[in-house]
Amino acid sequence: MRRIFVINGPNLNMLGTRQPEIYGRDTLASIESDCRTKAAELKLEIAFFQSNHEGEIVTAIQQARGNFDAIIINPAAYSHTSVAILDALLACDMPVVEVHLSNIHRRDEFRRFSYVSKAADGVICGFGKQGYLLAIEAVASFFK
Ligand code: CA2
Repeated sequence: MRRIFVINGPNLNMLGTRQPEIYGRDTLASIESDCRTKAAELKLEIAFFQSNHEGEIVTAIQQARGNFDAIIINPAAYSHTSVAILDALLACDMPVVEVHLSNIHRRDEFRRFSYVSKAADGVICGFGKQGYLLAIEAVASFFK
């Protein structure tokens, strides 16, 4: 069975508590639960990870090599700042899908650029929780 690693960056553990007009009302736990259901439907294994620390995310990406077959990542604010996460993803040697809950292109100017996109096979933004489920479908299609 193919294994997907879903990585979530800083502050995403706070989802559902504030700014629902931007990020929706879903908590990260409910997103994880729906991702698990979708992965099971597509016969994929899934692991879910969240960290508020850049170095922990870099280490998680490094350790994905050999343990997972694809990465889905919402790098959150690190999308716009982190060459370290970009470099880790460039070296991970597996498909990468970048996800954002909000449409980063119609928000602040500084959110419109993502370093991570340079390492991504595809980018999904603006669809809220659905974006994660679309990313799982995209990964499943890579494996066909
Ligand atoms: O739209 C996305 O998914 C983002 O990656 C979310 C990040 C933001 O920095 C990116 O520009 C776009 C922030 C997530 C923070 O979410 C919170 C939700 C509720 C309360 C506090 C933070």
